[in-house]
Amino acid sequence: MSEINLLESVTAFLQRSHGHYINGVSILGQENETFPVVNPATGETIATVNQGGETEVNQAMQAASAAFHGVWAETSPMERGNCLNRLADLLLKNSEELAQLESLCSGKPIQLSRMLDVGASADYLRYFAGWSSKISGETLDVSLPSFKGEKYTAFTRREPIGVVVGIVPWNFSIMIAIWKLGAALTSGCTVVLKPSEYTPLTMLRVAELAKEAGIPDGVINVVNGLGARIGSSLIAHPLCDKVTFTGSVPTGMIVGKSALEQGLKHTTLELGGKNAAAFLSDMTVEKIVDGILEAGYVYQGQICAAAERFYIPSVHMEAVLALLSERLSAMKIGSPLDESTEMGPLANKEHYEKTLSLFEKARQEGSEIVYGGHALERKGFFVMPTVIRANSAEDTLMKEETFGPIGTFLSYDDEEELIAMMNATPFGLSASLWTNDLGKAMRMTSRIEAGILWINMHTFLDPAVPFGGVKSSGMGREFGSAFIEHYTELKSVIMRY
Ligand code: TXE
Repeated sequence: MSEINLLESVTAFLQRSHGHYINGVSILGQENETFPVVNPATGETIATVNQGGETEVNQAMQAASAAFHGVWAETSPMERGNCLNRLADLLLKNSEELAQLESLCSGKPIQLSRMLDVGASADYLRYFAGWSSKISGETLDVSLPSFKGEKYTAFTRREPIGVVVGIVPWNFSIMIAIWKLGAALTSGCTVVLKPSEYTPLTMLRVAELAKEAGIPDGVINVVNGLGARIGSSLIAHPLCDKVTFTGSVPTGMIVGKSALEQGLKHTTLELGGKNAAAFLSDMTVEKIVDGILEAGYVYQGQICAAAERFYIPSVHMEAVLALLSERLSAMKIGSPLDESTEMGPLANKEHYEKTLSLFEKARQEGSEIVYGGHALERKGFFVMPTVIRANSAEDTLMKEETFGPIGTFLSYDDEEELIAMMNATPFGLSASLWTNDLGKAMRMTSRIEAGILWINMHTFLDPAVPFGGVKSSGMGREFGSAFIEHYTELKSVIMRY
């Protein structure tokens, strides 16, 4: 198949001058410096964006604060939900334009951009919209005795935290931003989003659609620029009440520390890890390989919850590696704009170079590269899907996040040893267990250290199910009712009468 035609609206949008979206207006800002947006499938610059500075940070934070205390505070909970639903409608109405922009900037195969960055984003917005009218406190009985016939009553209120700074990575530039925006707006907060410098365009377009959806000016703001500069200025800003961050563990640690030091600001961190997928011996080789492809190779492995460590019963190991290599060799690698593409490029040059250095590291450590392990000879940042057989749990690729299409495999014989190996990591975002013996799976569930555990599936997220990591993979939970705790403050009121 060939590439789809770009919509005229996409070409026109790319040709515009880009900067930031503040208080309901697209602006270029005052800095002269620009940075390029590179299409990872070609390595070519497709747009340039003005770097933000202190002025834009200040303007965005002030706009968000004014909207928080003003127009958004006066908007009823039901209307907040209606706003999110109308934005969901507009995402779907403009779905092809948004999906094409996402694929051009991130290298995500177009079918995935349509399904996740647009389709799922609309679903998440509708889920959060439903919560706007259901966030409430409770009435409490005062426990201590009263004096001289006085009476007491008490209740709690869930009050929106305030201005939320949302720092977003490049892998789902719309969907992850929508997770943060949806949770904040439904709770009555306003947001300033800082997209990744690799994918700064899509949220500028979504912010315009938010205005069309009737979301008041100042409620959603977008400031673009380098993370260390703009991200840290937003966190340090006195009007920032909360930080929600998705990204790498090292950056997450910097963000968390700085939010704490800059005034104990509330922080939600959703970080990466080194997620495990473990297959028990009752699974067939075919089912194991299907599971591995689902867990580790979708979207070039660039999903924070994807599996990178695979534990296979030794009796099945050889057959699994052989069939997996065969299935990967049939995978269609190509342009993200080709609807039949199953695997596109890595999202940016730095990530591509890091991935190539990890292949080299595996070679130096004497791990067996069973399949792939090199770049593709074509322009853009393409690498082969890769299968590595580790020597031991101490191999770098069994310990460090690659965030690429690289599965590293170890065999095991003993299920007690398996649980110990799965948990022997400082991280704990996700894990999966694959078996037909659901009794055994249930007994193992409580022993696996992960924020989300899938049984016979992997990487499936749902707005109704809390998501977040344990250990160094994060703090706090998104989705479900769990998000409420992270976007509202609990106020207790006691009254004497
Ligand atoms: O992520 P960062 P990067 C992993 C993946 C990748 C590596 C680096 O392994 O190769 O991280 O990618 C902003 N204060 N993941 O550099 O640094 C930055 O501008 C405040 C995993 O893109 O975590 C961007 O908006 N903000 C991940 C966001 O933080 C700062 C998804 C994420 O950047 C900042 C993407 C600072 N000091 C990459 N420095 C996942 N787990 O989902 C940077 N930023």
